[in-house]
Amino acid sequence: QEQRQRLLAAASRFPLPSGTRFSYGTAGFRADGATMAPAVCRAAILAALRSAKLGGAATGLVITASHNPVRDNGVKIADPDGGMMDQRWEPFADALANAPDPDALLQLVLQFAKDEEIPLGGGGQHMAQVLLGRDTRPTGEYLLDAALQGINAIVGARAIDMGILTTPQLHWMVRSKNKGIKASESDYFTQLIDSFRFISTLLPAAFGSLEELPETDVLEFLTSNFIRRLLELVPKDKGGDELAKKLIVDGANGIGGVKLEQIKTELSGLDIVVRNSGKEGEGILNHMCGADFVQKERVIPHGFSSEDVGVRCASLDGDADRLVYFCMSSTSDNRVDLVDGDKILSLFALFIREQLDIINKNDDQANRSLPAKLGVVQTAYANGASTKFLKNLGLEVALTPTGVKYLHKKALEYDIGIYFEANGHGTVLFSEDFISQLESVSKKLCSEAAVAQHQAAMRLLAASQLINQAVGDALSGLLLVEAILQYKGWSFQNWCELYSDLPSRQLKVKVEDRTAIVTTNAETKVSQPSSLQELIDMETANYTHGRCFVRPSGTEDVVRVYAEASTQEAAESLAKSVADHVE
Ligand code: NG1
Ligand code: ZN
Repeated sequence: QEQRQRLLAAASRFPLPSGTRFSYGTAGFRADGATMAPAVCRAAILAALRSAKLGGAATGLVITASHNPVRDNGVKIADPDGGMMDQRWEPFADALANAPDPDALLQLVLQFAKDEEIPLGGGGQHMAQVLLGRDTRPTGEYLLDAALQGINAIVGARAIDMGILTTPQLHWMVRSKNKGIKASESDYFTQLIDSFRFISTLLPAAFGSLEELPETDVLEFLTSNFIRRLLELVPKDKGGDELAKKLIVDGANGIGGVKLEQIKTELSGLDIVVRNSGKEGEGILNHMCGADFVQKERVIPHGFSSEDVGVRCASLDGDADRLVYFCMSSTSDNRVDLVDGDKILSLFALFIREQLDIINKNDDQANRSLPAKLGVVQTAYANGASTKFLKNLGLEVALTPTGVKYLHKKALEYDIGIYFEANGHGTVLFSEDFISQLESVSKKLCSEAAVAQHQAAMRLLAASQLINQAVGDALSGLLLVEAILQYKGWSFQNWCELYSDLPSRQLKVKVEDRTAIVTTNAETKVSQPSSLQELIDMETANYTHGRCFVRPSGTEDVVRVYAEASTQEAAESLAKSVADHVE
C-alpha cells in the first residue's frame, strides 16, 4: 500500500506535459533541461528497480547532456558493473518515461515488477541503492531533486548523492562499490595518479638489475602500495624538454577541467594548463570549445590563440567522457592538426602490442608466454586510414553501430579490447582472466630475472589500473596518452604521423521522420528506403577512396551523413550530393 502511494505521489509531483515524448536513445533521455524533471524522476525509479532486481547491488544515475548546449540536460542509468544499463530494459524505460498519468505509471511499475520478479515494498533498508552524479549544468540541482524523489518512491531504496562529477567518475564509483573496492573520489584520483607515474617513469633502463626491484606482490600492486614503493626508487623528475612537458587542456567549461585542476600538481613530468576551466567568466559550457567542437570544426577552441602554436593541446567534452588532442601548426589560420579517437586508439593499440611482444620475445618456455586475444572495436565513423593502419598491425578490427553500449559489449569479447568512437569516447578493457594470467606471468618473470619482460607485464597491469574499466574517461585517457608519450619519448608530431587521415565530411539533414531510414551492417548500409542505398552507391562510385553512409541520429532529430574521399573537396561534394538524396 505504501509502495503504491509513494509511486503515485512522485508521479503527480512531476506530471508529464501533454505532447511530450521521451526516448531512451544512444545516451539515455535528453531534452531542454527545464522539461527534464518527469523523465529524470522516472529514470530514477527505474534505477532503483534495477538495483532491487539485482539483489541490491548499486546502480548509477547520471544527470548530464554531455557535449550538448548548456540549456539541455539528460539522464542515463549505469548498471552495477559500471557500464550502460542492460539494453533489454530500454523499452521499459521508454514506457515509464511516457506514462501519461500517475495511475498509468503505477500500473506499469507493478506489472513490470511482476514480470521481472522484482521484490517490491520492503525487504529491508538495502533493498536497492542508487549512486547519483551530475555535471555542472544550472538545471542539475533541480533535476537532482527530481531524481531523489524518484528513488524515494521505491520503498527500501537508498539514494547516495556523490555530487558534481565527471560521468566516468560516477560509472567508476558504481563499479568499484560493487566490487567491494574503495570507491571515493580520492580513491579514484590515487589510482589514476599512481598508475600514470608508474608507466611514465618506469623507463626501460630505470633499473640496472633486479636487486633494486622490490619483490612483486600482486595484491599490493593492486592496492597501489607497490607502485608507491617502486616510485621511491625512481628519480622524481626526469627534467627535460619544456615543450614536451607542456600540455594545454580545454575543459569545455565543464567538470573535467575542474577535476584536472585538483590533481595536476601531482602529475610528474607534466606541466598542465587548463583553459575553459568552467570558472566564472571563462565562458559557456561546450560553447565554441570542447572535444565535440574541436573534432567537428577542426579549429582552435575559444580561449586559444596563435601563442599556442606548436604546443600539445587536449580537449574534453562537458562531462569529460570524450577526449581529442590537437596542435596549431601555423599562425596563419585557426585550423588544427587533430588527433581524434581513432588515433588515440591507435596509440593505445601500438603500446599494448609492444608490451605483449616484449613479454613473449624469445620465448622458449611455454609457461612464460602470454597468448592474448587483442582486438579493436570501431564504428563506421572511424577514419578509413585508421582502420587500415590497425589492420596492417595485424590486429582484428570489429565494427559496431554507433553508441558506447555496442562498442563496449563487443570489446568485452577479447582479453584486451580497445574501443573508441572517432569523437573521442573510448577505453581499453582487460578481462579478469587475462589480468590474473598477467599477474602470475609477472611473478614468474620476476623470479627469473627477466627484467624487460617483467617490466612490460607491470606496465600492462598499470595500464589496466589507469584506464577506466567501466566507460570511456577523458581524464584517465589523457593520462594514459601522456604516460605512453613519455614512455616512448614521442612528440605530438610523432604521434600525428602514425598515419594521415583521409579527408572527411559530416553533415546533418533535417527530415520529416528520421526513423524512416533503417540501416544494417553496423550502419554502413541503408536497408530502407531501399532506393536510397542505390543512390549512395551510385554517388560514391564517382570518387576515388570514396566511402559514404547515412543513419538517423540517436540523440538529435537529424539524419547524419558521413563521407570520405581522397581530397577535402571530394569528401564535401560526396556528402552534399548524398544529403540531397536524403532530403
Ligand atoms: P548520435 O546522435 O546517435 O549520432 C552521438 C555521437 C555518438 C555518441 C552519442 C552519445 C557521432 C556521430 N555520434 O550519437 O558517437 O557519442 O552522441 O553522446 O558523433
Ligand atoms: Zn560526454
